[in-house]
Amino acid sequence: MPPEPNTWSKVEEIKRQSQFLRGQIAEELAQPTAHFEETTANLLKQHGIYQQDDRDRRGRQSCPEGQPAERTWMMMVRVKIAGGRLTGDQWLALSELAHRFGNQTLRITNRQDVQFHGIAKQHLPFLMQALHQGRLTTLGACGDVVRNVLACPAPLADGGLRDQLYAQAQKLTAHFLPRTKAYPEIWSGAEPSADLSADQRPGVDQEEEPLYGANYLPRKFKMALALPEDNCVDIYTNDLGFLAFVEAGQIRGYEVLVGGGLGMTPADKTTFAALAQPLAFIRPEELIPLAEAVVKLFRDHGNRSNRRRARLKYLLADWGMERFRQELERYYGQPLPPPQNVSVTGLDHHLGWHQQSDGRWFYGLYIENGRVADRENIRLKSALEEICRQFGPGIRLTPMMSLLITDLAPEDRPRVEAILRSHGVRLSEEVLPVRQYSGACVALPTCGLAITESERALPAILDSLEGVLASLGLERLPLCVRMTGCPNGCGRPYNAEVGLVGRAKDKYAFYLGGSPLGNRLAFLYEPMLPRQEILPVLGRLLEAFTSLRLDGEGFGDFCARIGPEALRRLTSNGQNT
Ligand code: SRM
Ligand code: SF4
Repeated sequence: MPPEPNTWSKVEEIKRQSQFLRGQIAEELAQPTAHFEETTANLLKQHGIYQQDDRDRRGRQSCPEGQPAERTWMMMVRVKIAGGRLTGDQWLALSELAHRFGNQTLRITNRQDVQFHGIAKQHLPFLMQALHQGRLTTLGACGDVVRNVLACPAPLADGGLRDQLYAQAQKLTAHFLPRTKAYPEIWSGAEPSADLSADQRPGVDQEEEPLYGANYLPRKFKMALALPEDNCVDIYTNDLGFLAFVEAGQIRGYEVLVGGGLGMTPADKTTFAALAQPLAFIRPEELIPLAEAVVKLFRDHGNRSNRRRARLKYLLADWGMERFRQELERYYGQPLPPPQNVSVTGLDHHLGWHQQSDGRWFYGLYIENGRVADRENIRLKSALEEICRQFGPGIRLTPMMSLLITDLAPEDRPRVEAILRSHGVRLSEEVLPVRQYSGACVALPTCGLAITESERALPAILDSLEGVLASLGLERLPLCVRMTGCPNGCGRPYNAEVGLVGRAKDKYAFYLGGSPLGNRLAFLYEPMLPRQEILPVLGRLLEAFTSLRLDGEGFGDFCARIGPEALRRLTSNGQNT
């Protein structure tokens, strides 16, 4: 049984008191302050908005003696884009809004969303209304609900399989969208809900959120759909995954995977990163009922006292798979057919030119860490704007933080390339595999939880790593290096071939041995490696790899085969690794 409400965490109290996410948001928005109070800032997350401050400026502002240091307040706004599909006009609108209200950049996330950074509090209403006019929403992008549902965005000629996954992602999105009327009331000027009388107590009227209820879920909940031959969504890192079983060109069913999640708190040994495990095999028409049963089970039994242990993976670990299945069957109303050993066999980043099923073309453009910006000689943001204006393409966002420019005629191809080149943007074909496969989370200067650098540090590390790989004849090695600025694992480092997890300023826990397919966790090789040691250590490991790898073996598989102890011996050479 879930604990009694009096043991619930502060966030649960905030949600419960908020009258379906209203709280004091409207009142505080109207005040001429630069930031929201803590309770309201907490509630705003449920609206897709994070209050942040510019961490580069912390401590630099002068303030009267004895006063707490002022912060440069700003908001991060995450736009939820189910399956990552946008029109060219929507991309243009996002790009222009980033210019008007944000820090002039857009950040494609690894869950196919788009983030604005650096939004001033007084600009929030304008931004949110403009998003609404562009048929975009931030509802369900953050908060204790079902987050953006991932599906491969590539319009490949695959007999419509990916379109079927996208259709399921849309259905899941619609099914689990929060219903609260607070969102349109606050952000698009809808009339306040008539049934919200002053004496109405939160939790009394469940009709406003029939599925979630007044307290919503205990924590975020993530879902993804994939084809076995293309795990570009990193399906095993999700709370709930649907891996398609394809026979004679048709999706006959889905292997259901549960309990993935990467966040952990090293000081709390009861927390851990986990990959999703096979639970059942279902027919396509059972997907929504099954997803609803899992979400309801989590709603009712997830940990509401300790947010660090409030993910589905902990419920699964505490109960064990057998009890989890039995409890779930009660919600589902029937026995669950056993899983059928469907597993991933490949992964594609969809970069470069590809022909679509309708004969037109798409171009997968590599974007370093998803950051779309104009910087000195590389004017990526302007290039994409010009492409959208000239060709009116579709824009699709990948879970690897890159972008597909779709629906192009054959004769558009050289013109698109010419625009990219004239803006100084490198074509994907010119980017080495190690960079294509790698990525970093946002971290400093916006992320309030960052301990050290990530997005700003990885490019230079990869520059040097490319040199090391070239010197060993490994420049075409598809090596996946993922970096994060703290142990929360946003950049998915724990199942990468090389994972770098920020633990202190310029120091990283160093993980090895994840699978390139995303279906094996990495092991901790070195708990606290200074940033300047990363390249030397990695260089020695790669040398050992070149001499001892099996035919066609990848670096992650090699490290997993050799194991941490033998790797340490192999690379020690009297040096302290
Ligand atoms: Fe994340 C919190 C950025 C994907 C696990 N994540 C945050 C916040 C909102 C920091 C905060 O709470 O104050 C970061 C905002 C930084 C900024 O300035 O923009 C943040 N997470 C991101 C993004 C933008 C990283 C990126 O480089 O793309 C990703 C946005 C995805 C999206 O569009 O929804 C992002 N975060 C992930 C993933 C990967 C995934 O979902 O596939 C994970 C690991 C998977 C998982 O959920 O376990 C992830 N983020 C976390 C956690 C740890 C949660 C946990 O269970 O312990 C936190 C901390 C928290 O929620 O309290 C977090
Ligand atoms: Fe911030 Fe940590 Fe997530 Fe990186 S991993 S974005 S530093 S919360």
